[in-house]
Amino acid sequence: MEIVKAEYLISSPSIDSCPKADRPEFAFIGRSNVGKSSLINALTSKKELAKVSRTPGKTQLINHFTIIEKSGPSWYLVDLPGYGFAKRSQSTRKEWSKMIENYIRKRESLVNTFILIDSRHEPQDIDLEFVNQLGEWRVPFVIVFTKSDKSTQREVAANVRRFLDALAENWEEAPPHFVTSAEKRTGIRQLLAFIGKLTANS
Ligand SMILES: Nc1nc2c(ncn2[C@@H]2O[C@H](COP(=O)(O)OP(=O)(O)OP(=O)(O)O)[C@@H](O)[C@H]2O)c(=O)[nH]1
Ligand SMILES: [Mg+2]
Repeated sequence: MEIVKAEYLISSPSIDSCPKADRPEFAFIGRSNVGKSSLINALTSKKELAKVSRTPGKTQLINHFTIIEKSGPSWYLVDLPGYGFAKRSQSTRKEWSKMIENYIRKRESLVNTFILIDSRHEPQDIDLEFVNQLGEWRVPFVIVFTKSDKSTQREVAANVRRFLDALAENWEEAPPHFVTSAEKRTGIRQLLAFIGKLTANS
C-alpha cells in the first residue's frame, strides 16, 4: 500500500464532536508511553504527524488523522489517549474510561482497534484487563507489541508468549498479533497490509 497523504485533522473531547463517520477508521490505544504516536508516524512515514513525547499522558483527546492511499481510498487513523497514567486523578480516569468506551463501542466507522503492548515487559494486569474488556464488548481488535528493538528477539518472543498464555485463561483462541518497532520499522509493512485488506472490504 502506498500512502500519498497523511494529515492531522482534528482533536475531539468526545465521540459527539468526532468528524463525520464517512470512511473506515482504525484506532490505536494502550498504556501511556507504549508508542501509539510513534507507530502512527511509522505507518505514515511522517516523523512529526502525531506528537511523540517523553512525558506520559500527553494525548488526552481523540485525535483524527486523514490518510489517502495512492490508489484512491481514504481512511482515518485515530490516536487515543493512553491508560495507566499514574498522575491522573480518580475522576479523570473515570472520564477517560467513559470516553473510550463510548468511542470504541459506538463509533460506527471504527473497523479495527489496535491495542498496543510494550514488548519489554512481562504481562501487566492493566493491559490484560483492557484486552479482556475489548473481548467483552465484542469489538474487532488485534494486539500490537511495540518497541521490539529495545530487547533481544528472544526476550520479545518470551514476553509475547507469556502475554498470549495469560490471555488463554479467558480466550479459546488467541487474538491476532503483530510484533513491531517504530524505530526499526519492524512489522510496519505487515500492519499496513492488514489495514489495506480491511479497507478493501469495507
Ligand atoms: N526504541 C524505541 N522507542 C520507541 C518506539 N516507539 C516509541 N518509542 C519511544 O517511547 C516514547 C513514547 O512514545 P509515544 O509514541 O509518544 O508513546 P504514546 O503511546 O503515544 O504516549 P502517550 O501519547 O503519552 O500516551 C518516546 O520517547 C518514543 O521515542 C520504538 O519502537 N522503539
Ligand atoms: Mg501519544
